[in-house]
Amino acid sequence: MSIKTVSTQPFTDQKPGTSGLRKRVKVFQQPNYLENFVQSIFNSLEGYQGQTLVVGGDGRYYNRQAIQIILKMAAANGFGRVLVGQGGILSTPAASCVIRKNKAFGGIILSASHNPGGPDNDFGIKYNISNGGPAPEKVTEAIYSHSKEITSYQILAAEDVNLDKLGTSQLGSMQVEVIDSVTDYADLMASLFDFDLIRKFIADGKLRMCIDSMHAVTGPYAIAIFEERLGAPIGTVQNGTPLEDFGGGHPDPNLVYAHELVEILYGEGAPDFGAASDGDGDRNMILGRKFFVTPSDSLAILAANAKLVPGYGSALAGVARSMPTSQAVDKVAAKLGMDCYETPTGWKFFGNLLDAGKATLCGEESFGTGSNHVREKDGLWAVLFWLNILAVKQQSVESIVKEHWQTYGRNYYSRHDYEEVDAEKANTLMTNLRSLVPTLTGKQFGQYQVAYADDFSYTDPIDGSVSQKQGIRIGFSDGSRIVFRLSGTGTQGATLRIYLESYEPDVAKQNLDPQQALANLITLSDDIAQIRQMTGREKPTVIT
Ligand code: VG1
Ligand code: CO
Repeated sequence: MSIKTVSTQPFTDQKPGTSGLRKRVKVFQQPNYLENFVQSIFNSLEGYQGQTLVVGGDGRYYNRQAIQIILKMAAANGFGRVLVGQGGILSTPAASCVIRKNKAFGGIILSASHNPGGPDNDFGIKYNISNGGPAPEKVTEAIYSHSKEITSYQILAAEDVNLDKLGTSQLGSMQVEVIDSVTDYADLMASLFDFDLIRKFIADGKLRMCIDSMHAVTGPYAIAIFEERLGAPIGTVQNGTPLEDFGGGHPDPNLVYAHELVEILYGEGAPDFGAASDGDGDRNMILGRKFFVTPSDSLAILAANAKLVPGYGSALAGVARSMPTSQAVDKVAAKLGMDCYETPTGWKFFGNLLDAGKATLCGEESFGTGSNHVREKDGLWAVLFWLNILAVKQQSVESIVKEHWQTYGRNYYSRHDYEEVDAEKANTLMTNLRSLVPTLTGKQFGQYQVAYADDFSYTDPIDGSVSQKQGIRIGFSDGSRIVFRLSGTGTQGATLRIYLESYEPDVAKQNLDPQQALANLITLSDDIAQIRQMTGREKPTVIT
């Protein structure tokens, strides 16, 4: 088998976003497009010769083809061994787990997360470092720089590897080991949660649940964990076979896209608990019977109840949330006397805090929760955390959340997304807002007085790296907030996100519909940013 050096030309658009490089499948299928990016990853690394790389993806269209290319390029570039999930399948948290467990040099994850899949939809690729977490900005910047200068890549001329058969084979001088996609991850979960207690809780008939894998990667994991290890009835996991096009849907666990699950949990004879996860298994949505738990509340509730869960029984070191995530967890941290960190959007910013032992639990408003057990957010982990709490407290999801609000107050929260807006218009809207920011503090808008306004900038407390322009925050004197930012994961036009939050300590006023509770802030966000006028849209595409 010979190593080929192929000459190539740079592409100008290979800048990783919030979570890797995401483009239409058709873009990735252009000659040399994937190869250029993979070679740029390798060119940005040092010291990987003879080391181990982990490779896997969410099973979407082009996953298998991409993996064959990556394996041959890893062999040509001198990796010693690649661990690849069977059938090319590894959920994002499972990939993180495998990297850590095997002390791998790093990993390549193929996913565009919750974006639809199929020949006319999206594909994605990202690099994770040896701690199992997404590459920090320093690394993604280096990859981007290499991608702009690349002139050639290396690839082994070889037959495809059989990805379906477990075991080890040789690719040039590199070993390829096809591993079971689920076992390491399921074992890790069993080490963190009280599986015996949860199993008994289910067996006693005290918890009926429905888990929706949305035809995406968590199916095999969820079946192994909930049905096989925890004894939930067969059929508990629905849409549990990963499909290349996710059955034509958006594998995005929210009230809009996970409507099949929502209908079950809000229907006649609804089960006690429901959960869904996204394309690559790092997001989760938690539902009780006729009850939705916002991701920001979920993080706060996990933090407040962590002492009930074996893996987190001793004190938490601290908590962290992304800036647009509601401040519900801050209240818990203050009461329990622990540090609370506020980071930019994207899991890569939690890595240093987790590595340094400063944070134990982390979360994002975008249906992402996780802990120091891996370095990615983890959908099924969050589900198990909830099940463990339910089994200990023997209460309904709704009563746990309402008790939490009684103790800490309720942070009403909503995110309004304007998807596929003309990029130039979206950029102008943000530029206008940026120029408005210095004039806002102290201004009165109806009942609201602006307490602060800025463009969020973050200095990493561990390595001192600075990330600027992470979203416009406008905070009011009553604790409410509006945040504006542009998405870094979309593949078409721009997506404008508006995050709205208000705080309600009065128990008598905690049962409003969030859109109603936030109505004045919603109007105000349009007054300040001229959203309708600038985007030409009457209303958001998605409200979560
Ligand atoms: C979105 C979310 C962010 C999340 C990111 C990756 O990013 O807002 O919180 O970390 O997706 O999640 P953006 O830039 O589009 O707002 V996933 O599950 O898509 O890997
Ligand atoms: Co995801």
